[in-house]
Amino acid sequence: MCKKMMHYKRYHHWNKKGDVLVVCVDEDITTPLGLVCGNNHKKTKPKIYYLLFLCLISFSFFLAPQFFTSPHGFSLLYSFSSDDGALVSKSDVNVCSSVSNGTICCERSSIRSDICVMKGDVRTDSASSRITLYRNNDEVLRHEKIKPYTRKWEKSVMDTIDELDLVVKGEHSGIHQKCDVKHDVPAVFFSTGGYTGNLYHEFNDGLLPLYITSQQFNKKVVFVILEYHNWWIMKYENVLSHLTEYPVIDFRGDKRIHCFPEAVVGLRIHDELTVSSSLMVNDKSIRDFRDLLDRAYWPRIKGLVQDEEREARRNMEKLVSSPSSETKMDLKKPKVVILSRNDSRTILNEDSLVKLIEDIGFRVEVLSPQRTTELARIYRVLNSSDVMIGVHGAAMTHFLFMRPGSVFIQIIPLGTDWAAGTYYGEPAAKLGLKYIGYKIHPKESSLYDEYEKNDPVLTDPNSVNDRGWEFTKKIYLDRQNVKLNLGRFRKRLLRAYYHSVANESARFRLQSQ
Ligand SMILES: *[C@@H]1O[C@H](CO)[C@@H](O)[C@H](O)[C@H]1NC(C)=O
Ligand SMILES: *[C@@H]1O[C@H](CO)[C@@H](O)[C@H](O)[C@H]1NC(C)=O
Ligand SMILES: *[C@@H]1O[C@H](CO)[C@@H](O)[C@H](O)[C@H]1NC(C)=O
Ligand SMILES: CC(=O)N[C@H]1CO[C@H](CO)[C@@H](O)[C@@H]1O
Repeated sequence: MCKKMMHYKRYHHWNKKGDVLVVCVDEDITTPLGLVCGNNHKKTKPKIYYLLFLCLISFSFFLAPQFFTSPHGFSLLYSFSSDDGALVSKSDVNVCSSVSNGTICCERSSIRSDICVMKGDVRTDSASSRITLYRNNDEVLRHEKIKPYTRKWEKSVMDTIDELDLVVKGEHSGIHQKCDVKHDVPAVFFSTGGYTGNLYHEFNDGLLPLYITSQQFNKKVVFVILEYHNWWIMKYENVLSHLTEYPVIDFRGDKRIHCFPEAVVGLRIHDELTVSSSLMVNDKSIRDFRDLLDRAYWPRIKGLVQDEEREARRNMEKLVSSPSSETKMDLKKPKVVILSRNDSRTILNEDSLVKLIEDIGFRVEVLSPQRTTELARIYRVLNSSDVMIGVHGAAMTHFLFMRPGSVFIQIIPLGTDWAAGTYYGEPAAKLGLKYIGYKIHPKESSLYDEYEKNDPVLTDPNSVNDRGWEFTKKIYLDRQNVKLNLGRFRKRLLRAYYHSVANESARFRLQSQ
């Protein structure tokens, strides 16, 4: 049953009080069984440690701030209050950034992920899930176990990730495996399993941590992937080719022994959908990550543009008509993109919304990204837009494709405030977007017609969320749609409009100087 968990994309997190909060960012969850699976485990030892850990965390928030000055405290604080670099220096965070030859170093103080670095004569062995570091001086044996995935606190999903055995051995203490492939650059080991398949998780748990961990190598690095999926490689090949100039290795599928001068096992992660420059060795930030996306998608987008121009020329020859002056005028208007959902959390009056947006003076494009939609195409639309509007959900991850200085309006259905702010609102502001959260009133929710006016579902969503994940999912995520009060929403749109136009003229002034 736990295997099935892979398909239930759930969201466990702690809120600031240290209570466990379960929030969903995904739309594919079909039953709340995930929780049963996650919580009804027989009481194994790790489970007990997990609970102890939780208690420790809850407790720590009452002992704050003294707690955080202890050597192990900082990582907790760091996980919850992102950019507060004051207590955390780079050397604290990247304990293993300078490992001497012939040694292994593991950082295990973060809530989100473990990471081990081995330097020297490193050899992989897929069959035994082992990575061995051979050293010639002494015979001391050392073992470390690690699951290279960034949701360490979430036992149910970690159960689906393969564990790697890291061993340090003297050269004489056993059969020295022969190298089938000898690499002269370091390897980074990570997993594309777990919640991969959900856009939020693909960026938050995968690509951003991969950027954080690997870009210091300047593409001179080999990625070795556990829970390897071909579709993932294809979906992100544009981005991957800007992080490494070497082919990736499927750890399970490739049985050869690969030898490396260094191995980083596991990925570092900072906070939700961000890169904290204060924690980076070279001060890179989320904006640098976005610049990388821009470079990654540019060749593909250039190709698309050229195709379209060729097509347009061909049509022109046939029709001999130039674009009307009206469409030329239109192109000067700031542009809004609505990210549209069609399963739950849809905007019921989307047509009226489109009309309102046009009346205000914008151009509008409605985008319904599917799992198979090419990211370069989505990037192209968002990168050329001034405002992105969407109802809270995993698709909000696309804010990463908006240009800094543009506007992101997130419509926040009942019961999703905390998740909307934490997972998308705050990270978007860090990227430099103007973030506007539009918290709907009960009357704008489809639940308003289904519950009594004084039902806690409408009046006190927090109390409903406190009852458990099944309730959040069933009530607020799967069965809630939004009917916007357009009079109220219009004020947000006007703010977005003036912001866009002001920026437009600022850009114009700069250009004409
Ligand atoms: C690191 O250690 C390995 C194994 O002991 C040795 O083969 C290699 O030459 C050493 N590398 C450097 C740079 O000292
Ligand atoms: C994104 O937009 C900026 C500003 O208009 C432009 O310079 C850049 O080339 C665009 N990127 C891509 C990949 O099209
Ligand atoms: C949503 O749209 C996609 C593509 O347009 C379609 O395949 C899918 O069936 C739709 N889902 C629902 C619930 O309407
Ligand atoms: C791209 C751009 O000009 N962005 C600016 C838009 O306006 C805000 C505030 O008015 C600035 O902070 C941005 O830098």
